[in-house]
Amino acid sequence: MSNLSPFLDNGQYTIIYNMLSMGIAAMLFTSIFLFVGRERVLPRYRMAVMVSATVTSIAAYHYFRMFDDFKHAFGPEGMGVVAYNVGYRYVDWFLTVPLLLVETVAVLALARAVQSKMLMKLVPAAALMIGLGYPGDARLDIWGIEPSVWGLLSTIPFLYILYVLFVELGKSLERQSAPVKKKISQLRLLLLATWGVYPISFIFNMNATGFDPAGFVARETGYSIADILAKCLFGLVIFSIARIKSAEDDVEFAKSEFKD
Ligand SMILES: *C/C=C(C)/C=C/C=C(C)/C=C/C1=C(C)CCCC1(C)C
Repeated sequence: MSNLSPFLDNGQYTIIYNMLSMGIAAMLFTSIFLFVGRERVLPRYRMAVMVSATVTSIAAYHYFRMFDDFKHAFGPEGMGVVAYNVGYRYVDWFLTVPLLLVETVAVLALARAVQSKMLMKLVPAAALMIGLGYPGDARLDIWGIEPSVWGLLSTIPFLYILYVLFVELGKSLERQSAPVKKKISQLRLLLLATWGVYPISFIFNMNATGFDPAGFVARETGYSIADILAKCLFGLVIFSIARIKSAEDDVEFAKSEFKD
């Protein structure tokens, strides 16, 4: 790994400090909300809500780690002792991205066979996307391959995931009700808009040979905002789909949970 000279000015330091701090708050309290809220959906949708809560919990842990690491790499107490380790993000994604795909498929409560068929395509593609991105972002020297090439390679499974979610999953949506269909298209748009931020943020820091403060700040800001939307907001939309579907499936539930 290249030796990063840890130089951020006050403003740049504060931006990342606040982003990581906001990440902790969002992940932690969305987790608590979803864990408690799981009782407010029918049992068959609880798995989707539990998985969403697990995603935000895993991310909360990694935001604590990144916050610590950031202070050690750039803070007054640790200036330059260690290099900032982007590995925490990749370990986090390695765990949370497959789980995000599981929650998306789980909330639809499709037939078991259809669910596992979808996931057998989505999960390996997600692992590949993240595994190929890491050497680029961490500047690992593997056969002298440039970061941009890793980014490009990682984009192939990324596009495949979008294809499966938008084209193949679309076919399984026919039997869902109109309100659920509408929510699911919102969910997929949210996914597209937020997941699309990751490769753009990657590019911000891609061409830096040494340490580029502006590129670093742009990348960290992009990843942090995208994480909050792709995990917290996404989990809340999953929760609301689970509630709509619960009410559609069970009149008693609808009566006890919704006034009209
Ligand atoms: C909660 C974390 C999520 C949803 C992370 C998603 C990450 C990606 C969609 C990353 C994609 C990348 C590319 C498509 C190319 C460049 C390398 C990556 C890994 C940043």
